Amino acid sequence: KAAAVIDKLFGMALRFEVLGRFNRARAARLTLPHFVCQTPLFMPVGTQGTIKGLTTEQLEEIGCQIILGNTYHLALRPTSELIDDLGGLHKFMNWPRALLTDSGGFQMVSLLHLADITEEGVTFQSPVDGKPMLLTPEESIQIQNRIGADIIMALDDVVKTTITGPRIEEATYRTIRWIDRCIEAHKRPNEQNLFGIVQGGLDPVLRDICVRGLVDRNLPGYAIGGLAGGESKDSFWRVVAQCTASLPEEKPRYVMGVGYPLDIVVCSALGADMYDCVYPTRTARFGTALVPEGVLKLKHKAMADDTRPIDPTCDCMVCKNYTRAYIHCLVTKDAMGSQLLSYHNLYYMLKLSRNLHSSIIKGRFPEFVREFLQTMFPKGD
Ligand code: PRF
Ligand code: ZN
Repeated sequence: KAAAVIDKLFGMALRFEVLGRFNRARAARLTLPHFVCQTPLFMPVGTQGTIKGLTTEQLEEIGCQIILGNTYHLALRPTSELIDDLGGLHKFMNWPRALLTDSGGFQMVSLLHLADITEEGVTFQSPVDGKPMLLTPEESIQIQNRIGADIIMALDDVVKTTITGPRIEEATYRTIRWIDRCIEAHKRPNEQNLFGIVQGGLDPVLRDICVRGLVDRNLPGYAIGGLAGGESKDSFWRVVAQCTASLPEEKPRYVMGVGYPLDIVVCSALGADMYDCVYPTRTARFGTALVPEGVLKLKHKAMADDTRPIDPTCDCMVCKNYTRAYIHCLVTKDAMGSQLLSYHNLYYMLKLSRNLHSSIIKGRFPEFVREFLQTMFPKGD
């Protein structure tokens, strides 16, 4: 309580307290304006102000602490002005816990192949009326200030890790130039935390330049961007390891767009704290469940008369109440099939985050990781 009063007094919108460590892994308490979160932390992705297939009540029920919204989608519809008029996104979607919004540029570049990045910002064709539009760093922050999330992201210049050459360097330096425009435009630093995003492709020199550029700005938290775009696991883990080693110990580190359960375990061992990914809900819509052994394809005909739950070791509402046979029957025919699978998959990811947190606190992180890997890769492959 006293800490909260001090935070208000000094205009801090975030507190990050490391509660336990195991080598580079950390378990922390991340206090945000709307919720006190535990890290490592998985953030489900909601695009249009909803996590596809789940109500906000169900998200609370499965222990979700923070969800991600996309500035790009929300700005198009219902528009940030309307969200602002209706009292902010928390109120609009009836979500009392924490929210994070991404800046929008990455979504444009990945969704609209017509997007073009210049020094001014990201230009794109409006999917609503086809008119050319420009998203500048200032505008991204202004929109995110209206939406009102606990954490907002800087507009960054994202390039695929699979390309090489001068474009990577340009994107790195531009991301650093844009952070100053974002900081200048941010009008609610006492209520919303602006995170910077490290770019630099797979080049360790550029990554280092970007980390130092952002750390000099003393932001409340940092993200590692530009990954999960088709690079090898080895390159991906090397970049994460390098960035976590040089980012400040006392601030949260967020690996954007990651990932699979294995990636979250590995990145947490490397000292990362936060993750977001559409994978659990997207793969659910294709009939796939996440289980300790890997994945379970509910569309497979072997499921048709299987009376076991999706995962006999899972204590979620779906596994307590429904059989594989029932979900197999629903999965291609009714939205309820993917809703039940999304529920289970998000439960699995959130439980994994909680297990990472508690195993670090209890000093049993290596045992937890060993068991996780042995269950997922029993033959040692
Ligand atoms: N930047 C932003 N959002 C992102 C990413 C990024 O690099 C990624 C990783 N490719 C996912 N989401 N702004
Ligand atoms: Zn379950």
